[in-house]
Amino acid sequence: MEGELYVRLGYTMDALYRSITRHLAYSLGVVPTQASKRDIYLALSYSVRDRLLEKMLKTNQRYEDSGAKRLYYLSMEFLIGRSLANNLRAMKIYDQVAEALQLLGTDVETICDQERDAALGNGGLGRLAACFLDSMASLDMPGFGYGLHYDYGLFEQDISNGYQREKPDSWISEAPALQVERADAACIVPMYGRIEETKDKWGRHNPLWLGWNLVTGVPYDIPIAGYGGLTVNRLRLFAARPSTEFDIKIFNEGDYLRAVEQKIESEKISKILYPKDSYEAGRELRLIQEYFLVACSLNDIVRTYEKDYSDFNKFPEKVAIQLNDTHPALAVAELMRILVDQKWVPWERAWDITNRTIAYTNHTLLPEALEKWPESLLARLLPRHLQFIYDINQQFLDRVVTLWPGDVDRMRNMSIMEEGPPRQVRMANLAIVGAHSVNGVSALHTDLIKKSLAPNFFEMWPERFNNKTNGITPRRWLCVANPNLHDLIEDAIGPGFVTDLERLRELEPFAEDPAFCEKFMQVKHGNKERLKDVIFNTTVVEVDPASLFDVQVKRIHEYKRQLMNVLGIIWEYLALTEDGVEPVSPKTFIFAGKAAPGYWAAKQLIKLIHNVGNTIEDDPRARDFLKVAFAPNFRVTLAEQIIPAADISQQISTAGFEASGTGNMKFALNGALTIGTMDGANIEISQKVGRENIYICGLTAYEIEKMKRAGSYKPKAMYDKHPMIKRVVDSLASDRFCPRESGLFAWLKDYLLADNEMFFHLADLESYVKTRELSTQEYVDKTLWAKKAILNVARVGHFSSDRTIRQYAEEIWDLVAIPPTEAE
Ligand code: 26W
Repeated sequence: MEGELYVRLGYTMDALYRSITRHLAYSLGVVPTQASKRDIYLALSYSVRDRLLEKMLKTNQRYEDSGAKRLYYLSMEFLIGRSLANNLRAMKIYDQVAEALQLLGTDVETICDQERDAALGNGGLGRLAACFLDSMASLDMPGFGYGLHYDYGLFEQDISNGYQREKPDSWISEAPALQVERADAACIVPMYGRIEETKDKWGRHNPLWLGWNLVTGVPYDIPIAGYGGLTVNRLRLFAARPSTEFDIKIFNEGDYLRAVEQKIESEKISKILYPKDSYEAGRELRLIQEYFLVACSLNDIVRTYEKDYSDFNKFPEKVAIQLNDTHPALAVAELMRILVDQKWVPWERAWDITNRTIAYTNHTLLPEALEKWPESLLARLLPRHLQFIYDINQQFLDRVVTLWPGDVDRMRNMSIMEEGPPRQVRMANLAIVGAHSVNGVSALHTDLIKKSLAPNFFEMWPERFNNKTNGITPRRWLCVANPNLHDLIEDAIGPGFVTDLERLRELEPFAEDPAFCEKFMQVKHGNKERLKDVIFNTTVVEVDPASLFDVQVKRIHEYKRQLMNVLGIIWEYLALTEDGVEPVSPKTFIFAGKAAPGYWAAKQLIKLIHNVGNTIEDDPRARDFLKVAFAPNFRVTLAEQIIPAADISQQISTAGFEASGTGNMKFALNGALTIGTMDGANIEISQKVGRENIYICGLTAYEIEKMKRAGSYKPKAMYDKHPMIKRVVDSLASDRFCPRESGLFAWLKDYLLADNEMFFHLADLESYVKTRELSTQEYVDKTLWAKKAILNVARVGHFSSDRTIRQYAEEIWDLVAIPPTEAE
């Protein structure tokens, strides 16, 4: 057939209506009049997918024609959430679809609400990856995600009697509406086996990796639409399937049962997302997952490159690879193996190519989250990769020795191999040595990487270390989550700010405009009404939208100090009921977040939040002033409902522990005021919005560091000296909050009073409570509050992930945009 490659897909209401009804009949086999909401959701998703795929093919053609460099973002997590509404907004067909759905007797919100979240991530790191994909597509940059196609995403959280219960999240049934399977691009991944030391025909040392098991990687592509809908990039997720070649071997041996068992084994690899953030379990299957991602991705990347080039000299000019934390750090060894063993590139040359291609982002300083893998495990699973790691380490340590002769401590500290027993491979060291760029995710965090995490590496390669402060996509976190605020802003400053977020500055004068302030507060109130319903439907707690909504939503972790928030609530509760101090405004404390299933202390905190809430609710002296709600099953979709409704955003991690935070940015963009410590990106947010428009409390990272070194934190002394701290802590130790489970929270007293309490709860408590009081007082002054909230919105444009991605592109990747042509 000549001419047009694609059928004409319309974007009018009419065309979309026809497309939906056609998919109802031909993809789903249902008559429109009998279609369920779910059917309509699927038919609409297929209609959208048709259009996205066409644009994706055209985008890819454009990239190919330009010969431009490509960026590959390797990540074990992509926390996408829902896609449909986001895609409708990106393609600018939301209103047309809304009309078409009216004709089908339903409405667009109801239909978008049918979608389940793609929860292929734990928290900040995974959501950052999703925001980055959105920004790269919106900036017309050839940037692609590579990840795993988990059958089960992050568990669903149920609450039963205040305790977290985990349920499997079977996302897989949802996936077909989003993705296309690319069986044509499947690859084969070897693992296990042994090394045979041989010599090649010139008598050179030539180790062979033999006797491996094979697993197939089947890619699934999810289209990622940029804003405007013309550039559509691709997120490629690999699923593990049994290799057919592998089967044949076993069948020849006649071992049918073993073959079937092995089949099940291979599929285990992409079965489930590990639900731990910031704690490394060191499980064999997790390492296999990480290797599987790396092997599939690099195979794909090299194959794409080789379509255009016959040698690897230009590889670093055409390919950039970003490692999202150390989880894909085996890419260093795998790229070396491909170049040296398969492409016959000399070792030194291969090392230069590898180093110039790979860059590494660090997302955490928590020692327990730094990945280390036993040498013995690597020797079994990836014997050839381990040899490359030894060789990389050897030539690296040779350089350290020439720079610092005789400095054995420094060598031991910098070595990729950690002395045993058991001997382990330090993935951060491998990533730092293998990459040309190492970046932190906020100014403070980058500083701490240089000074505390890797000072020796910083001394050796100062130019390698750089900062890229995180950002969030305004498309999801404003347009989709808070359409009314988006419209209000657009009325005030005109269109265009969604792709140029610094333009929000033009809102500043409106902070003084009473009519605008009034409308702004009305939007906030509407969002609070919406959240009230969500909370009522999931908890039966009835919250009052006229009260102050004080919100802390994020993973439950000791360093994030949900416990300090609870201590603050108890403080206010005791002041009210025992000292008769009424808060100047009724307050609703909203929590949400998941605890890793094996993290006992975090799970206890969830129970504590519920029990404190119940005690207050049962107390007639308190229930009209204070309310506590824990919204179950926190996920992207719930965040989209909670964040636009917040008056206050709590960002109270122990200074030095939260690498950046990104929730902090989402709240500020939606007009909440932050109560925060001088940690992560809070510091930069306070600089941007102005010190008078944020509530800062607590010790700084350097003060905490100093006290730790001096051993001068004495929480018991604070408890003895300060009567209110004593009352709060003692109330926890009593059965006041656990009348039916005596002694349940007694451990918290010992925990808080221990000299080695890592997170300095009591050190910051008084400053924190005072700051909360100030914020409540200011909340009552609606003019003042509206002004501060609007100034927050006007001044957080810097935290768009578009800005972050531009910085990565210019300063690390050397990546340029390839914008669409007129014709597209
Ligand atoms: C191997 C187990 C594991 C899994 C995930 C260890 C560590 C992680 C992540 C690094 C944890 C994480 O999500 N870190 C968060 O990354 C965000 C994006 O940069 C930051 O905003 C958060 O501050 C940081 O905690």
